Parts: sequence; structure tokens; C-alpha cells
Amino acid sequence: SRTKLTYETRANFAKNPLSKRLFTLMATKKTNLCLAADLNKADDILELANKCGPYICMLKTHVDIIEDFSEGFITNLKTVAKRHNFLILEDRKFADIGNTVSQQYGKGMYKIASWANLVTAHTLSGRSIVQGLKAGLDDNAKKQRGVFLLAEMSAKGNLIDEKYKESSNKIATEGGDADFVSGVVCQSSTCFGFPGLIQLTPGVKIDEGVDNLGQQYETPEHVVKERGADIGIVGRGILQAANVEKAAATYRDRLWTAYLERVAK
Ligand code: BMP
Repeated sequence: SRTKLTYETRANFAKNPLSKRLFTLMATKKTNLCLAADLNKADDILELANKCGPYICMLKTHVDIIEDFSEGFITNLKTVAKRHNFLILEDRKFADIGNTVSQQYGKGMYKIASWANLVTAHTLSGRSIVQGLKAGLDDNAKKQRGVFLLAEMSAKGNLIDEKYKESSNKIATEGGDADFVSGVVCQSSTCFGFPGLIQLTPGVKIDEGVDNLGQQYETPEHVVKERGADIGIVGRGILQAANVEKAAATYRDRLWTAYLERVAK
């Protein structure tokens, strides 16, 4: 199964240039940690990114929770990403018809398509969500962008069932637009089988458990070895630590060791 293959091997299966790039980045930088930078001030995100940059393969943003968003913030974030060699994932969770998504991606205040290497999208509206994202990009830009499709959620009581999960897998792997899909956001290794896609799994915390708004956590070892995560997304496990840099290093070590143990013969 895909979970026994190394990231180097899986890079060769990737149809989307960004998943190929991310697999290779993970293998060379030796990290499968994505930091969820869920902070409300631009400077705080930049400071966090600078401190944790050496330990992460990707920084995940929710650009609509930033109170002082500006183009300058994006310029600075891109500089930090280049300095520490990580990709930027805007967790926008697009969910509308293609024509609307196309505008939400490229236009408005945030112009997400111009800076986010990767974005997330729900599959609720079907294949046209991927077509909508691609529609706003020229041929060159299409090769430098990718989407992670949500096939499962970590929230308690979420409405996603087996059929929705299977249909999401089909959108991610079949048809002419699958080359724009970098991976799947999900909670289990049965979400998809194609080794060229990356499994992104949130709900990761050393102290497993729940928060008071339905979030459910598992340990780094559990998500990588039992749930098939290729990349673990960690937010508050790092953000709320007394020393964020140390916490990022710890999560990196534990996620990476779990991956090495998973692929060991
Ligand atoms: P935290 O580790 O602080 O719970 O943050 C988790 C992050 O992952 C949040 O940014 C959230 O939006 C995202 N996320 C999630 O928790 N569950 C999902 O199913 C999908 C997500 O994108």
C-alpha cells in the first residue's frame, strides 16, 4: 500500500507538480510537519513562521482571520517561506460553484491564487470545484498550484459518510483535472490508494483528546502509523506551547520518526 512507500518513491507517481515538489521537499528537509498558523496578527504569524520555519514542510494559513492583512504581509511571508524552504497552504475550504470559486481564488482582497502554493476545497459541489480553481489560472500558473480536497473531517459529528468519501477519492484520482489535485485532507488511510497523492491530516496533538468546540485529537504516532497521514497538521499543540520553536522541533521529530518506522521494511 502507499503508506509503506517512501516520499522519494511517491514523488515519482505524482501527477501534480506541487505534490511532487512537496514529497521531494519533505524527503530532503526531513519533515512532514505542517504548522497551522492560526493567529490574528500579521506580525505574529511572521514571527512564528520565522521561528518554526526550519522544522516544517508547509505553513497553513486562514487568511480571513488576520485582522491587519496587507500585501506587505504576503511579501514578507513569501520571503520567510523562501528562507526556510516551506510551502504555503491557504486553508480556504472553497465550496461553491466553479464560477464563484474561480473569483474567490483569484480576486477580492486576498488574491489567494497569486501567493498560495496550495489551497483546500470541499468536494460538495463536485468536479466543477477543481475546474473552477483551474479556470482563473494561465497555463504556466496551473503548473505551480495545487489543491487538497477534503474527504473527511476531524470535527465530532461531521456529516461526511462513506459514499461522500469514495466520491471525493474519485474526483481526486480520475478525470482530466486530477493533475491539479495534490492530495486529500482526511483522517484515514482508506481515503485513497493512489501513491502520488499526499494525505494531510489535522487533529494532531501530543496530548490527545478534544477541545470544547468539537475538535478531536490523536497523537503524531497514531495519525502517521494507524491513520495513514503523510503530513500532520499541528496548530494549538505548537501555538499554545511556552516555547513554540521547541514544540515545533518535538512535533517534527515525532512525526518524522513515525514515518521512518512506517516505511521501514
Ligand atoms: P488545531 O491543531 O489548533 O486544532 O488546528 C487544526 C487546524 O486544522 C485548523 O486550522 C483547522 O481549520 C484545520 N482543520 C481541522 O482541524 N480539521 C479538519 O478536518 C480540516 C482542517 O482543515
